[in-house]
Amino acid sequence: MINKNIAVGVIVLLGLVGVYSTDEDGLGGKVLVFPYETNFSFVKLIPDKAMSLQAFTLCMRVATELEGERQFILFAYRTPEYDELNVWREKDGSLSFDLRGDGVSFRLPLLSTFRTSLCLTWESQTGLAAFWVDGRRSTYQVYKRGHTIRPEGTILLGQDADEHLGGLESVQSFVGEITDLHMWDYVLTRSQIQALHYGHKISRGNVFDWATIQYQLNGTVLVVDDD
Ligand SMILES: *[C@@H]1O[C@H](CO)[C@@H](O)[C@H](O)[C@H]1NC(C)=O
Ligand SMILES: *[C@@H]1O[C@H](CO)[C@@H](O)[C@H](O)[C@H]1NC(C)=O
Ligand SMILES: [Ca+2]
Repeated sequence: MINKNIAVGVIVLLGLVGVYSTDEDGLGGKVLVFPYETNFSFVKLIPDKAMSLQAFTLCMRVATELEGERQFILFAYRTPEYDELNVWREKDGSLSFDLRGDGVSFRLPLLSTFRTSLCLTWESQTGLAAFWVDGRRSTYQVYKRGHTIRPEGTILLGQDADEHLGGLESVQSFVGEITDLHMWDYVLTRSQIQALHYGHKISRGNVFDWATIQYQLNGTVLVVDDD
């Protein structure tokens, strides 16, 4: 009898802890659905290591019905004064990214209502940058040789913040689905990127791993099973 009461007490306590914790852990087998245009819905991601980066690989699967003359954000990492790493779909359908300043854009197959597996790789020493679409690499471009991405900012999916969690604009918001987001602080090889595209296990993302990712939801973003 006493044991049972203790057990109930512990469960109630755990329930309360659950209610008051805001960080959630892990999205394995789940998809984030951003159902409509807003200036308040976003997912804040908490990285597993400081975002002081001289190289990275950022991957996600993405689907959207947005098209035409509409720019939208795919990933936004900002420190107080600067956009450190923003990834965009531009008005003309190209994909671009920027590291503190003017970006570089790539002509690629258009994102669509069907999932695209998308990776972006960049490395400071050579400046080599490329997007990877369904395991295929774009032409390299050389961008921001010698640059370092700085730590201690805020990472958002769904919105581009022009100031800390502010200056959000509906016309730049993301509408669609994002899943399987992973990030490494180094450049993966072609065979690793292809393996990831086909859903094989590769070494886990040391900045983000979708299965254990820490995140906070705001506004209307649904977490649904990936059926
Ligand atoms: C969202 O838009 C409304 C109306 O334009 C504006 O008042 C508000 O400040 C915006 N919110 C953010 C977080 O930028
Ligand atoms: C978070 O979402 C709510 C609506 O659910 C909105 O009122 C609030 O402004 C959002 N927060 C930010 C920082 O945009
Ligand atoms: Ca903006």
